[in-house]
Amino acid sequence: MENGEKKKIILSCIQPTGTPTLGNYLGALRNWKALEEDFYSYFAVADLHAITVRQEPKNLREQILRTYALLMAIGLDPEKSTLFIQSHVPAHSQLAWLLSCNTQFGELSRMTQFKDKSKTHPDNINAGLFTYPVLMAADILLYQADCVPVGDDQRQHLEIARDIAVRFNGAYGNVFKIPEAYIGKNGARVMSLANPEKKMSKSDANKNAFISILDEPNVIMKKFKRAVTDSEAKVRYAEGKDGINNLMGIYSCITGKSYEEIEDEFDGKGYGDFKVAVGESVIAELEPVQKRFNELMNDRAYLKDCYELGAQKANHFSARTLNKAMKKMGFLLN
Ligand code: ATP
Ligand code: LTN
Repeated sequence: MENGEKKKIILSCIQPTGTPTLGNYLGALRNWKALEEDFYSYFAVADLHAITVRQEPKNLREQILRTYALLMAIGLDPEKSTLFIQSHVPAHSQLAWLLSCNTQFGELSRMTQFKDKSKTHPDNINAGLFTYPVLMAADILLYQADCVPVGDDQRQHLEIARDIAVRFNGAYGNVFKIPEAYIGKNGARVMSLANPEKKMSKSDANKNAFISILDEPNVIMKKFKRAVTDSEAKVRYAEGKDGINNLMGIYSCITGKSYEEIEDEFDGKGYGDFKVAVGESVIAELEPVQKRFNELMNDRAYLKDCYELGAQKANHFSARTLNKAMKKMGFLLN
């Protein structure tokens, strides 16, 4: 950031649908921490989004708190950033309704996440799953975010948020800033360890497919050792070697080494050695996060203070945008 330049705004959210994975960490969370210093930052636990898939209430409540604690464990600072829980800020649901009346059925029907989740949950294709991107647009637009750091899978949702904002501004006058996606060069798409053609997802039924940020070191190592690779037995980045490419991506992301350097490092060695090195790098990266997470979960009063402060700040900022949008649309406000 240049001297005298006004700080820009970033916002991003994560769903409390399970313990975040290495994919969430490398694709999103790690970038949030890296950006926090240079921006006015808003980070939230998207609990309203989580109920588009059926959740067991007791489990959801715990999962929301754990996800919040994890955001703090990766180093996000509740004093510096606004660190909050989406449902503590009613403006998100309110703006989502206004925006949904300015979003077309056709454009929501094209969303690949909706199509995928309809397939994985055929017994519960609810209206919320369909309008999910509108709520996400509300999250972003309420805070006038310039930039939204996400993994590659969210590209389409960012596009629709931009389209909705442009359309709304065109119809009613300038209310929303048009946000840009921030997708890191590295780690934006970490793949499943069991099926490297699929993205790593925390809601995968196969626990060996993902590394959870809170997995014990021996579990992490076991999962890497089992990771699906190919029969060439040569560590190199190439088409058709999805499993090895994925492991190289992870290793590169954590160590900062280029693919070429990794190929040199493992020249003449087998996949076994490489997998152990990847496992060790991930274990070392996650160890301090896990330690801090455990400390935080033992201090729930402190966590409560933090999310209450977050809600207070988020309610304050979001109310301004919501009011402006409602006034422009013709609602009778005080
Ligand atoms: P679910 O499996 O419940 O749909 P998810 O694992 O996709 O969830 P989200 O909470 O929806 O996780 O995503 C949080 C952030 O992590 C988003 O920015 C998303 O783009 C990013 N992300 C998710 N999966 C990956 C992945 N495999 N690689 C890189 N980034 C990812
Ligand atoms: N849909 C996102 C989570 C999310 C989000 C947001 C991300 C909800 N609201 C606002 C960025 C900005 C996902 O990662 N699946």
